[in-house]
Amino acid sequence: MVVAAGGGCGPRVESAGNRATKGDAGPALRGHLGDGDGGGGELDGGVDLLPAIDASPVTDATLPVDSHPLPVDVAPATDANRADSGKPDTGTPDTGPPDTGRPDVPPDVPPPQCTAPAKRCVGLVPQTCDAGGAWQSAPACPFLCTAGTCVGVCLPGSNQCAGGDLQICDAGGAWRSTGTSARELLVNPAFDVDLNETGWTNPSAQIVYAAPTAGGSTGHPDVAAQSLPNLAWFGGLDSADDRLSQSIDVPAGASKLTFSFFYAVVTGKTGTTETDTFDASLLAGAQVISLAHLSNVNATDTWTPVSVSLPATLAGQTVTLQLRAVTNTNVNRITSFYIDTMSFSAGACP
Ligand SMILES: [Ca+2]
Repeated sequence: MVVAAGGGCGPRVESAGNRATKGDAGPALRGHLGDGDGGGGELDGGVDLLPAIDASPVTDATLPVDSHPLPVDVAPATDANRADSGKPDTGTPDTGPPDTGRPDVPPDVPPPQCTAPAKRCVGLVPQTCDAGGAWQSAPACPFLCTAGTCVGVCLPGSNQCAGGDLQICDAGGAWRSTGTSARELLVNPAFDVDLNETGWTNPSAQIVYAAPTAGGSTGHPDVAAQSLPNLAWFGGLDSADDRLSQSIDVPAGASKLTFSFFYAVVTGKTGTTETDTFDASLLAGAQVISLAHLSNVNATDTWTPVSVSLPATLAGQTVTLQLRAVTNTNVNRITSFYIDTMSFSAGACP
């Protein structure tokens, strides 16, 4: 192919400084093919050109199949680029202890046991939940622990004797009275055991008589017994000195000591002069306590009650109850003292 020199008047192509690039080929390359010369192209105006160059961009798709990328250069692992334990890179040098390779273990902090200010009882030990959620124990309660607080004044089920009253500690740790009834401290207090004054000391003639009904003759009391079948018949004779006595152990802690009985007085005497008498006395050591005094002045054929409260200072002592009647010598005006249903009682624990 020959490039005509100086021929024609069309633009010419400089062979140097006007080469094709992957970019803008420039207007000078608007050549055409297929002019029928069976080969190379030619410039407008018939000038032959160099074979057309495919100016399309090079892409991966156009690369030959065997044009693999160069293998990546994988550098061996070193301390400088080794993967760490997964923690974010803080960018600061690791000044901690050497990595042991094991997972980090958090400090040993136990979970909260409770929430303040909760309270509870563990047996008799009250516990309170502190601000840190831990149970704190207080000294054990002496009796009961309820909802974390010591309660009660006694051990449930225990008992005590207070002022003669037997008390039992209830489930709440409080003392409750058992409603102790009075205890009778006398033996044969109503004289009804027999006609021999059982339980009593009698230094003289018979005193206890059966009195199922009112009598009024020799050997038969004027009144029926207040408590059947018997009564104590003091006097009934002139110059009588009738005595009954009984020793009594007053329990320690006893309270509400009471002496009581019924009486009836039948006499032939008149007036207000005491000539025949009946006395109930209590001998407590050197002390003599007068409990009751009757005379011919107190005449009545109706059973009349007497009740005397005794000092609590007698508790714990052994005392003697003494009953005595003395009549004068007037045989024609005799006085009879009928005594029945006696009692010497105390509120006392068994
Ligand atoms: Ca009786």
